[in-house]
Amino acid sequence: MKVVFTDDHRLHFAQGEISGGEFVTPFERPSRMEYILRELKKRRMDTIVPPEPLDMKAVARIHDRGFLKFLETAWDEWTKAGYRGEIVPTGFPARSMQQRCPKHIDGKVGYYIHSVETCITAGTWAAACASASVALTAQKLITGGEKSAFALCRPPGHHAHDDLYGGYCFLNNAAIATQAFRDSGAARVAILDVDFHHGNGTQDIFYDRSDVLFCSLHGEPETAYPYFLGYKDETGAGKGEGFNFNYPLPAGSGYDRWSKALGQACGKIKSFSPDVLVVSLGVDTYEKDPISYFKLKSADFRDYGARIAKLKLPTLFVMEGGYAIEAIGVNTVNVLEGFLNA
Ligand code: Q9C
Ligand code: ZN
Repeated sequence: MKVVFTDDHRLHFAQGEISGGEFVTPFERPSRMEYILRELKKRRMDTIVPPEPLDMKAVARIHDRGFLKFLETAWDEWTKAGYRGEIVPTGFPARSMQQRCPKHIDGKVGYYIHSVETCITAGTWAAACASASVALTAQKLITGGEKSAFALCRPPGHHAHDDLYGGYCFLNNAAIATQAFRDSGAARVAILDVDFHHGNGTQDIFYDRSDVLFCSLHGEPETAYPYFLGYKDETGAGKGEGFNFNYPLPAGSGYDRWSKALGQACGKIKSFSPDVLVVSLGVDTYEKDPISYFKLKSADFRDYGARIAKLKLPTLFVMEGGYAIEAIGVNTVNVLEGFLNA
């Protein structure tokens, strides 16, 4: 399986993340990629392909123009306003307020964000663009005939909506790749999101569409980030009714429970008979993940990789979360190896 990757992800390394009221070193940090690359090398699965230059038109198929302009210019405007820290908003268009984008950068940040743990830095836009180009290059490999590919994306993408960033995500890599599959001839695309967190951005982007099926297994919104989306009764809207399936699971869920939900999601994917499958691959379902509460063991990742292979679909794996860095390599590559050896 070819792995698309670039070191440009390093351009995004926020110094801080607000967590429990403290400014801590972000969980989503560059070294995550080193652990994955090391494990790929160890198992001789390191056929690394660099990404092609970013096709901004493909990004604009998913994201709002004003949002893209904001991400591109935010750092410049922030520093010109005299601010010296990383970009964190102060005010938000909350319930009962106007939903109009203001002109001042401090207001614009509040308008385009949904969770404030995620800081923008000088290199964030460049890194987010590089990450999207990784996903699009891997998508092209599959459109060109490869049976599978691994887009080793960083920063991740599934929490990004068409016009909102947050949850460590800026551009929705999986959604951009999904749309690119559609635009290059796939009639139906299924997305399976196995990251611990609900893929709120991806769900929202495709919520009213019947050509893209979205299935997500995640911590229940009552007790887990992103809190405000991911309930079981969110099944799609309009033409998209019946093309969105959420499998929220309670704290402490182990592989027993999780793999039952996977079986149900796989059933939905089979009946949808897609041309291609996009897997939003987060390994923060691991028992020792520092910010999540499922209890998967490293061997379980290999097992579910094999089960995904049983769908017998061209499959694009897109990297999302996973914060137990000492195990992120083993868990990620276990999924890929389980898939390949099925
Ligand atoms: N105290 C992804 O896995 N909340 N994003 C962290 C920590 C944000 C996760 C709370 C979690 C975002 C791609
Ligand atoms: Zn996650």
